[in-house]
Amino acid sequence: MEKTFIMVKPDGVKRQLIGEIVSRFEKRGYLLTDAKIMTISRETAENHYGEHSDKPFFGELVDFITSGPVFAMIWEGENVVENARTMMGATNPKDAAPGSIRGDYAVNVGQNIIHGSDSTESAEREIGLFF
Ligand code: DAT
Ligand code: MG
Repeated sequence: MEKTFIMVKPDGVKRQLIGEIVSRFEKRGYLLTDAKIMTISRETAENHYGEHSDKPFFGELVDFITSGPVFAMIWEGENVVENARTMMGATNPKDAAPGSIRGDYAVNVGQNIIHGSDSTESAEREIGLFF
């Protein structure tokens, strides 16, 4: 069965949105197979976001994702990688549709509440990195 890596970022944990986010995935019909609260090391953050290492926002991104605890999860079910991305909404909350997680709870691209793998290959890599 398809799996994806989903993470509530430090802003979502601080704003007590873990329950809301878990609830949306459960109600959609997905199964939570593993989860943990953790604080990410800089090394793990730089590896996780390695594809963005040459972007101007990379330093800020690593600072932010290591700034407090995150809630890391593995979700399983049919088409979960793509459907989770749709449920999250666009990367920049200004473009995220109302009804999506970012569209409902975020305003700033740097602090957009949630991470979800963008392909089955990324999901496998990210699950291996965090679990
Ligand atoms: P996504 O998280 O939707 O997969 P991404 O992989 O393109 O988006 O970028 C990873 C994270 O980096 C994103 O969630 C927030 C941050 N980010 C992306 N573009 C940014 C920008 N232009 N300015 C600041 N942060 C940005
Ligand atoms: Mg991405």
